[in-house]
Amino acid sequence: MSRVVLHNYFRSSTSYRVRIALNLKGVAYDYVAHHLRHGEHRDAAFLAVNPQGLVPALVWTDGTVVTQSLAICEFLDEAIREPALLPADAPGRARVRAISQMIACEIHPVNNLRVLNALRTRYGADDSGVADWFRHWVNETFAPLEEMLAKSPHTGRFCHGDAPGLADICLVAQVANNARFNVDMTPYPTIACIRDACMELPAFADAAPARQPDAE
Ligand SMILES: N[C@@H](CCC(=O)N[C@@H](CS)C(=O)NCC(=O)O)C(=O)O
Repeated sequence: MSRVVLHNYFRSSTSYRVRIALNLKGVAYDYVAHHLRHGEHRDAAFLAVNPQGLVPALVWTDGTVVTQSLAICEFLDEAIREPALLPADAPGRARVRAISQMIACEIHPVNNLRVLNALRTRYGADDSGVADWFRHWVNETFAPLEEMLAKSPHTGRFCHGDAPGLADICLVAQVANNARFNVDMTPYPTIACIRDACMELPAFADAAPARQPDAE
């Protein structure tokens, strides 16, 4: 059995998700950094691990490679049952996955580095235009997410009840990204409150971009 390896980048929110999940599960891992702005995720050595050339990628103890942050989190949840990242009941699991996917499928893909780069190189956007794009797509989903969380009896200290899980992982990583683009969190008090509750936990705080070995 080898040590777990996480290919990631300090500023990547999808990497941040997996770092939180590994910490919650108590899995020690080797941190392999790929500097996205230097294009290191396109190096042949990393493409051999993940042909998609995206971080994160996890190499498990038996050599199994898992890509896609949500798939990695669910893989970890199945490999190590406690603490569970998903609720025990099917409606609860569906709710947590829905919140997670609102962030992972609706916000992140259109705000990914390669998309923001394409806005600049193909469509002539400047820094202000790129930031405006980023905030637009965050607000499109954060507004309904705030309403869902604020109104649901299932929301507790965290997105679903009083234990952190997959939805909180996605929420915290997205809020960290938002700060880089000055997203106004005033309209999102429930989201901000859940984020603050998460950050009190070492598993979340230790996974923060600023605490990683490649942080700049
Ligand atoms: N859906 C994937 C997205 C992975 C992804 O796009 N990661 C970003 C960093 S957050 C990346 O590698 N970007 C490189 C690029 O855009 O060129 C996941 O959840 O893991």
